[in-house]
Amino acid sequence: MKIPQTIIEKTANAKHIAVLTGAGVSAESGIKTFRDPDGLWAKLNPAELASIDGFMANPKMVWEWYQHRREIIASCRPNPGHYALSELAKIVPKLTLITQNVDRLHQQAGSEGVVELHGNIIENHCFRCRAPFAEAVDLTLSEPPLCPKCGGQIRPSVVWFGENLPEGAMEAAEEAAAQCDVFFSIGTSAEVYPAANLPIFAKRSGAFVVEVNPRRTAISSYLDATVELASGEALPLLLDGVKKLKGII
Ligand code: BV8
Ligand code: ZN
Repeated sequence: MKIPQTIIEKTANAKHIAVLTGAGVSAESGIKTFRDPDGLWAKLNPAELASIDGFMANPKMVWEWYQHRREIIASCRPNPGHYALSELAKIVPKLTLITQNVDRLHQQAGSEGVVELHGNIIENHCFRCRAPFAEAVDLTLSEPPLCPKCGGQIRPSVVWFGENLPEGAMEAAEEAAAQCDVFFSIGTSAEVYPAANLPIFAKRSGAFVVEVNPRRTAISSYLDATVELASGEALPLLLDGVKKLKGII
């Protein structure tokens, strides 16, 4: 399947493109998604592992799970989908990249100004006083370190279920969704809120909304176009099409 010319033309002529990515964009880098049949939540309970209550009930288990995921992510590299988004941002007037991912592979691929809706797995902060924990953490550490300021337990700086998103992140994402001409929803099941509201909000604001996902999702039928391909395959094809239209290759 090629990329429909309409999508290439709208992308090449857009003044402002907004992109929302989810775990599917990192799948081809070797990082498991959450809700695919072989995903993280297939065997584990998100309420126990990605929630405040879960951490309070069993800080060691939650800490060790994040340490395990950090080890996997540390050995993973951006894939052609990440690089294509970073390249696309350089040849269009404006591209706002919004991600639910916590692996920072977009940044490793050169994307700048990434709006991280769900925090990141690399950094840590104190569960009690929320002070950033700047010390390097040995990935073999099996207990959460203690905060030098208040003695509280240190936790990963991801957004857990039931937690508010980082200050300003959703506002920046909504502003981009409201202003963009083209909105891409890439590699997300669109099941986690408030992120999942963004493609629909963009559509209601008049954007041309495209989903890139090998599977259909809860929002596919509301959107203008769906590209049922893996992002690592679709995004380089999109980039080439836009470059050809702009006479760059
Ligand atoms: C909040 C932590 C205010 C980091 C995550 C009832 C109704 C509506 C909402 C709620 C509700 N009950 C509770 C809520 C709110 C809740 C929520 O949405 N729950 C859902 C499950 C119903 N949301 C929250 O709590 C958020 N906070 O609302 O604050 C508030 C305050 C107090 C009380 C209430 C509300 C916080 C949400 C953040 C949670 N943190 N992760 C971590 O440990 O990683 S969520 C987790 O899901 C990740 O962040 C992930 O990014 C996110 C979304 O998942 P996806 O990225 O979409 O991944 P998924 O596996 O689902 O899908 C992958 C897709 O990729 C698939 O479609 C697949 O087909 C596709 N794919 C696979 N391979 C490829 C591919 N696509 C392209 N290429 C490929 N190669
Ligand atoms: Zn503290």
